[in-house]
Amino acid sequence: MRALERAWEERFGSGHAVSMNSATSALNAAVAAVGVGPGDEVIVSPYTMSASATCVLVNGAIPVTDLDEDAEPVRVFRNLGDGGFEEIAVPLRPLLGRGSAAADYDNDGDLDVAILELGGPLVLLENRGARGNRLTVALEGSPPGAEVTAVLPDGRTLRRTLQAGSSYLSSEDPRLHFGLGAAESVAELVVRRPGGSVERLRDVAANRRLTLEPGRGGRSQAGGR
Ligand SMILES: [Ca+2]
Repeated sequence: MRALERAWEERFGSGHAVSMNSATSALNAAVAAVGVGPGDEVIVSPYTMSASATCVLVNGAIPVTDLDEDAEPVRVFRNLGDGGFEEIAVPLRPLLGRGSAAADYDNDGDLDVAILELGGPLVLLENRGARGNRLTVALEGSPPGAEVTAVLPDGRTLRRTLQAGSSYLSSEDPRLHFGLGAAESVAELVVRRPGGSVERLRDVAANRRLTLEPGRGGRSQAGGR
């Protein structure tokens, strides 16, 4: 069992799912700073396109006794970049949430959020406020466990891991999204695939969708803004 799962069980007991689509360190920071509770669905993603991941919590009472009374607020927290998080007001009614997933459904380069609500239709939160540069990386075959690290010109590193089944009855966008903030390029992009191969690309321009094939480099498509 991974250290994070063990720590989670010690804190909240077994039987609760935690979902994430970012680095473990970002989730640990969110758990510590936000006070995540049992049963919370957690997404940690670069929604704001800054280099710091945002945290989204979706929840709903278990067991369900009343579809309206058991709904709970969707909570969004902005990463302050110093280990702390600040809650952002979300103009959304409480939801009896279960699965949640982040994906760039309209291919404009920012992540949007889909939430599965018991007794209701799918809820889609379209991201219309994201500012800053971004980079989308697709790996041919979408191999779970692949890890992509972006080194920014100022030396900061952003790491994404490709996961399958990343939330309850849900799965994230298989493309990896990097919010770059003011950075207009990535100094180095390091791709580690599950088979052990490592590929490095240098000076990758921002605001593109890259598709990478093992050992064959990649093709780039401008856009995502
Ligand atoms: Ca989008």
